[in-house]
Amino acid sequence: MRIIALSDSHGNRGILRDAVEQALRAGPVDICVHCGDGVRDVDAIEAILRDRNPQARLYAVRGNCDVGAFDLPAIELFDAGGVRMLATHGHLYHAKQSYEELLCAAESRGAKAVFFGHTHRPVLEPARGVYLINPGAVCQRLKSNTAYAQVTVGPGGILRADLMPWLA
Ligand SMILES: [Mn+2]
Repeated sequence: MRIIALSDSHGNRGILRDAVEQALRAGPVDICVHCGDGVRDVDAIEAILRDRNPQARLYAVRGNCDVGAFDLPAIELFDAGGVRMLATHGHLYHAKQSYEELLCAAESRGAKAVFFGHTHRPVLEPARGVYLINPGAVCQRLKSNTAYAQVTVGPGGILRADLMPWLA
């Protein structure tokens, strides 16, 4: 079970597509998460996923810049290989101030990982049995930056999380 998460594409559909292409070159994806701000950009990756990875589930949550996207949820709770995970943009939980509210949101729902964005700063941090995972802003494409975050769920629900850099 392999999850990739991207965030804050802010209208840069080509860059979002490049990041997903890079992730697909590394292997099949079971779940793709967009953590908001540019959430409509998922239109640009839906077809790629459907063509090349039809089993993939796509989750997209709205961010503070996704004005009018009220058809999309602010929070997604999903199961990945028997492990519950949460995705949310982060502004509703004041992620720029601290991660405490995000942690509480995950803990209260029994989630073992919380995917978020908003701060544009990649974060991979275990805290109180929860993985805090922010893939950073995909629109800030530099070779040294993170393209996407990856979580694999192994046997027994063991999580492995990584921030994957742009390869080119
Ligand atoms: Mn934001």
